[in-house]
Amino acid sequence: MEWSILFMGPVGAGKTEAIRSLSDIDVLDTDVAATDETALLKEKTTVSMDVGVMHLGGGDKLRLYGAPGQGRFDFMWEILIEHARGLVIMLNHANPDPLQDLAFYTGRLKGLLMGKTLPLVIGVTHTDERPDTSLAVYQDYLRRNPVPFAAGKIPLFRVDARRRHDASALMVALAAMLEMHERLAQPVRA
Ligand SMILES: Nc1nc2c(ncn2[C@@H]2O[C@H](COP(=O)(O)OP(=O)(O)OP(=O)(O)O)[C@@H](O)[C@H]2O)c(=O)[nH]1
Ligand SMILES: [Mg+2]
Repeated sequence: MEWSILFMGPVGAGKTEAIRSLSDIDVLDTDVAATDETALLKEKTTVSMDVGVMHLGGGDKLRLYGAPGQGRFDFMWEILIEHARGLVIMLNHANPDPLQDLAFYTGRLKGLLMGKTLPLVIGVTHTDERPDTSLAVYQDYLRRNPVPFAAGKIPLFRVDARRRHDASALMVALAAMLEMHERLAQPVRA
């Protein structure tokens, strides 16, 4: 089996870095020197997409696509979502309001998916940069604001995108959900 996975989330959340950590091939990235307010956060930013591949064994593989975080490139989100079979939202815990980021990306994805449901996992990065590392705020938020396009429960992980081990946890959870989602979508044979 082969599935396309789309990584979304704000600038600096670690989408490109996670794909670099996970990919078994050299990642094709479209990072360029950041200008405007993004330059205050980081040197480079994705302007089009990142592409990587992760082999799962047994011939299964994940095609990994990273979207640009900057809203001015949001036309790419529409293109990338079309082929996505699974979603990752990356959140930067050190951002001023990561719950607002979560609300923003779930809102936009809801609009882009137009009633479709997909497996979703959430990775929370940069927890090393804040004294309060609890993920309870995200779990509470998701309980109060169910994500309509998420197929099943949403696994939530603390992730340092620079570590393959951390990023892999997201992919293991997502691969299991993808398999389940596709089996359930198949017609039952008598
Ligand atoms: N300290 C710390 N740094 C991290 C963590 N995760 C990722 N980073 C770093 O954060 C920076 C952001 O990385 P990118 O992967 O470029 O972010 P992005 O989400 O692709 O951002 P855009 O392409 O601009 O939307 C990189 O320097 C990463 O190495 C983390 O958990 N802790
Ligand atoms: Mg990027």
